[in-house]
Amino acid sequence: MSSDPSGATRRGLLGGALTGLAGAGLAGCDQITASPAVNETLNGMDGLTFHAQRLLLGRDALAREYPASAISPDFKANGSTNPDNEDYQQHLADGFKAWRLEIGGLVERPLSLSLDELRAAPRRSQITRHDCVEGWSSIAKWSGARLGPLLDRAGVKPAAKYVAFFCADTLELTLDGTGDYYETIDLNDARHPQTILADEMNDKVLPLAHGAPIRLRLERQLGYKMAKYVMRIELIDSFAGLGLGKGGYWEDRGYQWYAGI
Ligand SMILES: Nc1nc2c(c(=O)[nH]1)N[C@H]1C(S)=C(S)[C@@H](COP(=O)(O)O)O[C@H]1N2
Ligand SMILES: [Mo]
Repeated sequence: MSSDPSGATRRGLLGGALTGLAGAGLAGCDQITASPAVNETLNGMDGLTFHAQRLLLGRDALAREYPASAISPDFKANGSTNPDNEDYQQHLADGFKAWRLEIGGLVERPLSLSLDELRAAPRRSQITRHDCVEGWSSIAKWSGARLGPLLDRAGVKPAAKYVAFFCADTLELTLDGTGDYYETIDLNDARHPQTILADEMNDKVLPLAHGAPIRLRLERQLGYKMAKYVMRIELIDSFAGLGLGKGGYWEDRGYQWYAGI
């Protein structure tokens, strides 16, 4: 079991930024989107937290891991819990047997992987704490293929800067289709040892409500970065053309792109 020796320091130094957010009353999503002034503060904080975290912790510092005894008996399912999407429902009904994860975009060798192929890829398990911006936390064990080795298999082209995750769910019906859940992370985070495509939660097949068949685990950032129901991954050089251009479903609605904890 690896632990994070700098955990205490990290909570001390960087916890302040989060406490500041909570203190400003930024618990709910509506409050954030409501105020442009608050958005500017958040964006300023975004850069600060990002650089502070990279500087203090290095790019490969691990998020704290917990013993099995710390696993939460009830882990809340948040946001979408059952994508209302015909394609997805068909895959769900047939146990994701014909489902494939596509990895494309700026890669040398686009991949199309079955769940079995993902299960056979280099894996990692970790017991970590999930922090939602709404103010709740839960601990669970997550297992799945490490994203880094999959990217190596696909061969990331030099122009690629971000990894985009496209999900099966649409949270908001908009005419221009910007209500589809998606997320983006940079290549450092994508290659971090704890960044996995989890297909198991607490040693069982990943439940529907938590993102079946696979969901991203990105342990050094807040819950909304951890895309559930991931159908397609793309290597991109910019996220300006996706959704409303801010790098993710919640980012488009006012949350910061880098949600370090
Ligand atoms: N596709 C998708 N991913 C998502 C969400 C969502 O609604 N749809 N919600 C996000 C938020 S805000 C949180 S806190 C976590 C919730 O994960 P859980 O349902 O396993 O608790 O998933 C994140 N990833
Ligand atoms: Mo969340």
